[in-house]
Amino acid sequence: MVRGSGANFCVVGHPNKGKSSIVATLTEIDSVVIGPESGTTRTANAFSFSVNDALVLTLTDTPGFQRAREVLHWLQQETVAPHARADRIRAFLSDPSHRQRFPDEVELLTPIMQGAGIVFVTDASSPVSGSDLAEMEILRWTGQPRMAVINPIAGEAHQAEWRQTLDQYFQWVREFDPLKAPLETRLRLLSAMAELLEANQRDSVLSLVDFLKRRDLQRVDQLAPQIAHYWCEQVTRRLDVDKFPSVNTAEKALHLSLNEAESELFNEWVKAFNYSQLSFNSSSDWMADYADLMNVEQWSYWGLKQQQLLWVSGAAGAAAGSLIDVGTAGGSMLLGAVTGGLLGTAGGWLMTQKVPGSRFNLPGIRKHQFVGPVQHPNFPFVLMSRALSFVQQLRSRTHARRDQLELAMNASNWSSSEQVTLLRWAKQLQSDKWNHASQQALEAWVQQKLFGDSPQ
Ligand SMILES: Nc1nc2c(ncn2[C@@H]2O[C@H](COP(=O)(O)OP(=O)(O)O)[C@@H](O)[C@H]2O)c(=O)[nH]1
Ligand SMILES: [Mg+2]
Repeated sequence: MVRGSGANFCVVGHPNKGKSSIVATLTEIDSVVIGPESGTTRTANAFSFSVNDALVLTLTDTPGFQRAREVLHWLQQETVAPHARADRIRAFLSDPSHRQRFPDEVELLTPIMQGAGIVFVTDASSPVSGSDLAEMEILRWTGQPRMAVINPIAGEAHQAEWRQTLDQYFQWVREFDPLKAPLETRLRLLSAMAELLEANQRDSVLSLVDFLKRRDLQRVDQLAPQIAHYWCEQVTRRLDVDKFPSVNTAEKALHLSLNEAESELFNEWVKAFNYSQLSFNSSSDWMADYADLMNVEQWSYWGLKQQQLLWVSGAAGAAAGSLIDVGTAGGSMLLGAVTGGLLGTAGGWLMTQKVPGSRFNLPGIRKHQFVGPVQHPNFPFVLMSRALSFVQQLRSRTHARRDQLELAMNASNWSSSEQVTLLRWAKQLQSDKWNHASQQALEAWVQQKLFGDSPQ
């Protein structure tokens, strides 16, 4: 059960100014219909944000004015004292014939007169027109708290003129781009909205601001350990060959299980970030660059270039010499993977069928064979950059976006000491030399990669 009623705002303005986009961004609901065609929104639709089952903010997405000048004309047919203007709007709404004549105006004025605040959206792309003025005048007559948002979709051509006009009709005027708005910007807009309201509703919006801040800090805390844990699991994932009819099928199963572990994590994030329309399984619809983790042909997008890989593998191998058996299969296979043509020979270099412990197998005792873990030196990089990239995209995106996620991070841009360290961690894990300090260092590194550049 959702409790309380929280604060209410109606989002109004001409078609295609980004009203629905603002609703989607602020309520974090990606099912709000957004479209380039006018008239995408025909009726007023309410979208709410709840915190712990309590309704804190409802935004009503409206069709926008169609016949503002006629409505203003009707309102002005009688002499109306300023204090009686809201009543005049009520009289307009109570005339049953207006539902047919002015359906859009009735639709948008009804929730406002039931107590909603107003967010008026314009893009300042053309000069202020007569019908714009009529709209703003009608909104002023409602006497409800009102702010104006300039959505910079269409450039700055008439910004100054709009600003000066808006200042006369609205208590707050803000610029806000619903497609780009990072958390800080959204919080500023919400705080401004809160300022317009009476105590109860104001507290509701402020509790939302608070919640969003806390949630972001929580995410910062949780994501790095989560990614580190996932990466360690994937780097060491292997399957017991005995459980499969052949080594070949076991290899296929390993691929599948690596892919599935990734999509499971990505799906979890999609949900945690309140995306309902993004389904990871129909990946090609909305992810430009991701495909499957084990689609080796795509590894060059995510991982290191061949030259880098050669150098980094050498550096990591040499330095890790004291950790793993120097000169044995481990090191030379790694180099072999680099020199022996990387991607074409995936089958050969993707994984080893021997585990470090296999040297203990004695003649006469049944050998225990595994496929995996994946030995390809680019694997740890691809794994990490895809996860970092994915979560960074989700975090920086707003719920008004309908375009695809795109490649945001590439391991080849990391410093060479970072690359060497990452590969060393992978080798440490695969040779059972992992320890608490490494775990902590890995988490700290992920944390820095995700949030280092944008302290919250
Ligand atoms: N580039 C850009 N496009 C926007 C922005 N806001 C909205 N749009 C686009 O403008 C179109 C109309 O947006 P919508 O929110 O449906 O406008 P509404 O008709 O006022 O509800 C959509 O294609 C949006 O993607 C913006 O800030 N920047
Ligand atoms: Mg709309």
